[in-house]
Amino acid sequence: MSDTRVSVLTPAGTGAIATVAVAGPRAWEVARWHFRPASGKPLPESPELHRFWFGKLADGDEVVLAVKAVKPEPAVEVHCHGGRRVVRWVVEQFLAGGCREDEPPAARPGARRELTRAPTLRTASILLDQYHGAFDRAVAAVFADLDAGRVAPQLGELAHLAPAGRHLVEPWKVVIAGPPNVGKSSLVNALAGYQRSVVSDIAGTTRDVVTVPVAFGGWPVELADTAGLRAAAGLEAAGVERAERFIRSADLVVWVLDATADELEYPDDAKPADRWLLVLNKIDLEPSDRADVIPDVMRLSAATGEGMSGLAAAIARRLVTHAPEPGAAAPYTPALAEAVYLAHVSAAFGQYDAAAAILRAAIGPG
Ligand SMILES: Nc1nc2c(ncn2[C@@H]2O[C@H](COP(=O)(O)OP(=O)(O)OP(=O)(O)O)[C@@H](O)[C@H]2O)c(=O)[nH]1
Ligand SMILES: [Mg+2]
Repeated sequence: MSDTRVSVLTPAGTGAIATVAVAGPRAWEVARWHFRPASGKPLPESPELHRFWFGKLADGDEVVLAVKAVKPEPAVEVHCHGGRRVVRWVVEQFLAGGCREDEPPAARPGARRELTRAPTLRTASILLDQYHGAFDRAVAAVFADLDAGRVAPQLGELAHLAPAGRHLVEPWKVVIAGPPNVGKSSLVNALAGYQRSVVSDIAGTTRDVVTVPVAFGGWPVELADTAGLRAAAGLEAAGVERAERFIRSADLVVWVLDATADELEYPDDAKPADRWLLVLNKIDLEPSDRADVIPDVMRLSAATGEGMSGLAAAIARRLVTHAPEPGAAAPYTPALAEAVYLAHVSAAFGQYDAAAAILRAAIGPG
């Protein structure tokens, strides 16, 4: 059976334009054979990534031909009129050229479902690439390597993107914490852009965890304002306990200090440094002597807004260290991200069969 597959990516009968994907060792050869560029200039002998041409397929319909991948195997897309007969005719040209028809990778319901839940434009764009088959193409190449007992370089790339992939729909959890009255609620309000949390000059104002959905750098974040941490009794003690629970499960904790305070209370040293970001608030006021000498601290003012955009950018950088390039494959659900990560670890130990089995179990029959 031919290794070069043709599949229709767009759902039948829903759009004016349809996309037909052709992937495999002979994809470029067959596309070149059938496609006539409107410019009259012949297509290059080898596919060039991200290039596209307007023209005709055989002597039929006008289409756009786009190169989607060059390695590990060529993949092109034909964008044509969305009518069913036209789409069928396009597919048949490729079948006649020796390709075999394949289930569309994007027929997998997962990518479409996630796409409808995308909270930001950035995550929607990443999910759209997966809906168009980027992840499936990458995984097909990974299987080809693993099944042949070879290192799969694309698996490493996918594993790097696992943290981002876990949070395309589910937000990252960022907790704003610190001693009472340092300006935690003021910071949350400034980041959210509205008065989500009650602010007052009485220490112990926030009694419970207050969450607000925001986006930093296009990444979805659930920001949690917490009760100031101090020895407390009654209702406040319950708030402190809830704050501590949120801190333990957060992806990142922004620990806030007051620039005017004589005593600067740091988080316990036992806390892993990569989960903490230290912030010195109220720099619009006269700082205490101790405030001038704190290393690695972001200095800002929730009251004047100074340094606030820098804080949002710093949070995004700390959360997402690897983001997919436009068009690139990414594991797009928490389950796929987990599987890619575990498969990568197995493959690193030379257990290629185990790695392939983990991936197959996560992907399912489609
Ligand atoms: N000058 C100045 N005042 C600030 C700033 N941020 C907060 N404040 C003031 O500091 C006081 C405490 O602010 P909150 O945001 O309620 O502090 P908090 O850390 O949430 O306090 P608790 O919920 O009680 O733990 C309020 O009077 C704020 O107006 C700032 O950047 N500059
Ligand atoms: Mg508060």
